[in-house]
Amino acid sequence: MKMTFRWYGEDDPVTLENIAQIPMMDGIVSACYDVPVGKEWREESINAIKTRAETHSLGFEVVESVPVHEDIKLGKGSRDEYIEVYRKNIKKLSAAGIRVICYNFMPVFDWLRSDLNYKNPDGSTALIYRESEISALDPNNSELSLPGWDSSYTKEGLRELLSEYKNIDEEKLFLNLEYFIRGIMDVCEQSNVKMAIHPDDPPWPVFGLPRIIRDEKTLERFLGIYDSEANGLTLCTGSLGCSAENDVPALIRKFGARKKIGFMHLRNVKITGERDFNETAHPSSCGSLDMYEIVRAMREVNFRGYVRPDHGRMIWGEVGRPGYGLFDRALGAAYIGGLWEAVNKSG
Ligand code: DNO
Repeated sequence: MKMTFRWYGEDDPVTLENIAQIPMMDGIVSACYDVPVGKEWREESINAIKTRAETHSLGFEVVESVPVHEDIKLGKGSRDEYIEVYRKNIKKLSAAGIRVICYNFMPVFDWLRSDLNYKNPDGSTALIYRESEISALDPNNSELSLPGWDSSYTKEGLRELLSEYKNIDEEKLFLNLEYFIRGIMDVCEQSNVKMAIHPDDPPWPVFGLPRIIRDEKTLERFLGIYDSEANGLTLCTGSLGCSAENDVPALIRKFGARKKIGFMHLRNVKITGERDFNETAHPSSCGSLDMYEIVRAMREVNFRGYVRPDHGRMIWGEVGRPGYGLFDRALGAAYIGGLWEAVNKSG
């Protein structure tokens, strides 16, 4: 297992020095966040991240994300051009030493929460999701701003995009994903890069938009598109684990044994109701997931990929990017590292 930490670049209030001081840190996870979706990344920018990380003795081998253009998800005529750009980006990243690319195939919106600053009784704040609040929102109303939303959409642009999705059901979206995967796999295999799809978060449809990477059945169907180590998963415990139907350790055992997990996001969630959950601190006692069992499953399948502590709460007065502060994620990393040492030493 290689321990990594997400870093949003020079604007991130969390510095590379902060990250390097966390025990057991092997590297960072980052991206050229300023490049619009569907454009080529510059070699110089990729290498600059790598060089900066290396000055702190951190590796840079995982990118999160290379976003997929909506035209690819919609299956529009222009998708081939965007797939061509994606292929070029894969080659450039490989040349810079990137081994895993995390991406997702969620229409329009990435991850969603109803509240980014929910106040816990202990004074910390966390990200939470309440289905009733989300379903009461009108995504056509641009006053709304949620963490996964691409703020570059204009009101009209967003409305148009949403209307294009009226014709896209789960099946069509899946076929468009299949087309994308088939369009990039040769380059991934040649350049020794693993694609690691992130599950839909939350793993159910939002705003009537289909979501197709959400449970054992859909993960299995996805992997069936193309059987190769280059076509794998980002197993995100929190995204899958906020649905009580997903047995996360069992998913790790199943897909990990087949070497389909390239990257893991480790965090805990407390399921508070049907389609409602709170993000919590990482330890098992804080949420609904058994993190010990999760790490044990990783050990059982001899997991050799990358992990990162995922979202943390905001604690100790820290101000920053919701979910991506330093302190609680660092506690998470130390906890995960401790569990990993324990399961390894106990055989
Ligand atoms: C949220 C992240 C996601 C993830 C993308 C991958 O915190 O886990 O935004 O980066 O879905 O493409």
